[in-house]
Amino acid sequence: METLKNFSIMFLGLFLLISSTLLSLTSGEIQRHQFVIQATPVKRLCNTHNRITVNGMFPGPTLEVRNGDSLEVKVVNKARYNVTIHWHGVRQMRTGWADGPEFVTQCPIRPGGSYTYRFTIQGQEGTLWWHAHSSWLRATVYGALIIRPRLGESYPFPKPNLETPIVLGEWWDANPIDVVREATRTGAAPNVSDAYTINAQPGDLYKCSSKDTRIIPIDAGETNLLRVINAALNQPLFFAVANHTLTVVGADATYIKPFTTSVLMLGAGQTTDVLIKADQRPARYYMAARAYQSAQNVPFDNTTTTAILEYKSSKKGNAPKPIMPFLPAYNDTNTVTAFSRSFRSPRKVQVPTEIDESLFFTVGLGLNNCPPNFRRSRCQGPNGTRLAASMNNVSFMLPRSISLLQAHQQGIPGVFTTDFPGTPPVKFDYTGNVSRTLFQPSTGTKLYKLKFGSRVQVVLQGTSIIAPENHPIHLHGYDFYIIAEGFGNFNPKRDTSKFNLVDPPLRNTVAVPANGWAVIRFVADNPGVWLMHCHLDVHITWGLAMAFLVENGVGELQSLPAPPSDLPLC
Ligand SMILES: *[C@@H]1O[C@H](CO)[C@@H](O)[C@H](O)[C@H]1NC(C)=O
Ligand SMILES: *[C@@H]1O[C@H](CO)[C@@H](O)[C@H](O)[C@H]1NC(C)=O
Ligand SMILES: *[C@@H]1O[C@H](CO)[C@@H](O)[C@H](O)[C@H]1NC(C)=O
Ligand SMILES: *[C@@H]1O[C@H](CO)[C@@H](O)[C@H](O)[C@H]1NC(C)=O
Ligand SMILES: *[C@@H]1O[C@H](CO)[C@@H](O)[C@H](O)[C@H]1NC(C)=O
Ligand SMILES: *[C@@H]1O[C@H](CO)[C@@H](O)[C@H](O)[C@H]1NC(C)=O
Ligand SMILES: *[C@@H]1O[C@H](CO)[C@@H](O)[C@H](O)[C@H]1NC(C)=O
Ligand SMILES: *[C@@H]1O[C@H](CO)[C@@H](O)[C@H](O)[C@H]1NC(C)=O
Ligand SMILES: [Cu+2]
Repeated sequence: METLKNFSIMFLGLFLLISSTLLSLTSGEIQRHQFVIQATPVKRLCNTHNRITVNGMFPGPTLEVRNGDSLEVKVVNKARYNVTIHWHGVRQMRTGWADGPEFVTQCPIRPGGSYTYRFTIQGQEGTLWWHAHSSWLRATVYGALIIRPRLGESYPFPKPNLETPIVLGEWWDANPIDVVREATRTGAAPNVSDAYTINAQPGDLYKCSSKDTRIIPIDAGETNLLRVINAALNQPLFFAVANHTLTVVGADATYIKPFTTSVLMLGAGQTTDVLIKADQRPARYYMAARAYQSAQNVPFDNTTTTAILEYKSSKKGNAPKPIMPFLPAYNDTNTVTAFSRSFRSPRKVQVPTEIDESLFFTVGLGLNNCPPNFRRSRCQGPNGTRLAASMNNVSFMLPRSISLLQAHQQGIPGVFTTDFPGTPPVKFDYTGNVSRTLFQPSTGTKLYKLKFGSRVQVVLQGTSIIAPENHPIHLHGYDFYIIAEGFGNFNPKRDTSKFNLVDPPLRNTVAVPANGWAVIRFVADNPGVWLMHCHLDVHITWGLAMAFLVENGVGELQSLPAPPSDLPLC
């Protein structure tokens, strides 16, 4: 009897093994969606405004797929603005035409036009998101992209009872497009936002918002997987839940060796997956987010957004006010450093050790002196200047009549150059008292060419020009290992010994410390033109960006195919 039982268990095991292997080999499903970009009345902070949405939804639809699935999203533009959609963090292996940044991989979808984005999720699991990548439309055009394990596979942690996307956003009473246009006209910093939001609602602490505060219900003893996304335009954010510990298990659609914390910090563009267990007294607890403001003496939105974690067994009706979590001081860089140093891959990973391209990019702000023909009203930056930003002193300009990827593929000259400098043109004390003569960047549409398969290291060095600040640097088309970060000027002699080449985290956005640096590594295995930029939209507006041109390798499987026939033309 006993033998028979063992036998059948063995058989069952073998069956499960074979079937899961078969399943993981079969390709995933194809999901088709339509995104209609349209003006929709949205009431926030006592007023109703028309805002651009996807399918009238705010936040936009959540896409839920499995690793291996393909997406076909037809975007129909019924709004009065140009638009494109970017699938933030999707590797887009050989599908660069579907990446989305306007004038980089495509011309915008003009009002009345449409374009179908086709791509496959390959080897990514966790939380990503999608957002408009045209002007500041992503203020309201965004949503979650959830990637679950393949059928038959499971999370590397106990299956949670619930899963909830927590999308942090930023709301202006004014039309965000007017806000950025005003800043571009005047040269001054744009107006700060009027609220932060959780799943598009500001919450209890703002006027006219209480009754719409998001409620996240939970039963005592249950575990919820919160998929936290920082979709705010211009602000790194702290996030915490009163009386509850958070266990970080993932970030940017890769798994992280679990660690516990009472507070998260997400740079703009980053995602963090956390498990939260209902192990406290049944009651109502605020989850809250507010600014991490690393730049001193700069105006910022200092308000706090909330949602409510509500135990189902807690008393409703005249329940006492929810408990507020402790949030760090706005300028608490120590907490940010401790948090970001807790990130590890779950096991030993294959970090490139031989490096073909050792690059050093400064990232920071700048000031343009005002041209003599400019009126005073157009020179409202500090001391009659115009604000700017750059990488390696090049303030990035987008082309206007064709995308970089089309120009590259069709061999059209005069659109870009490939002389982006691999090291700063002038070396200086990046985090010291920088001479005013270094403040004004040059401008250009400069790309850095990478041979297919080259192993790349980039030291991202923040500067203290105008004000040191934490910059969330995002690379399209790739994930990279963050092998080290620190403060002051990067010093190869001293800092190379700190490199983690064993289990560094794999991410698509790195929050480069204010007055400091971060070192990333990746292998250039995806041909195309890939934007690397600060994910604070105000900084990308000022030019804090560059692009890599990754050449084709050998044969079809290492080359970018021809563009889809419906790729929008300029
Ligand atoms: C920005 O703020 C200023 C001062 O409050 C205001 O006069 C201006 O109208 C605002 N701009 C926009 C685009 O809302
Ligand atoms: C939450 O934590 C605080 C501080 O530790 C404690 O005073 C309070 O009783 C807790 N609230 C509940 C509902 O458990
Ligand atoms: C937010 O900033 C305003 C001034 O801009 C100030 O009056 C207010 O006290 C600040 N609030 C908090 C919570 O720091
Ligand atoms: C943070 O802000 C507080 C209050 O504004 C100030 O006293 C403190 O010096 C600041 N800390 C840092 C590290 O800048
Ligand atoms: C503006 O000028 C004042 C006075 O000369 C100076 O103290 C300040 O640093 C200048 N600001 C910037 C951003 O250059
Ligand atoms: C910064 O350097 C300038 C000259 O480059 C000098 O005038 C100024 O006093 C210095 N400021 C500080 C705080 O050291
Ligand atoms: C950037 O380039 C401009 C123009 O060549 C120059 O004036 C400025 O000093 C440079 N700054 C830095 C930080 O390299
Ligand atoms: C919209 O896109 C077209 C190219 O397709 C471009 O010429 C035009 O300037 C864009 N409009 C705006 C407002 O950016
Ligand atoms: Cu930035």
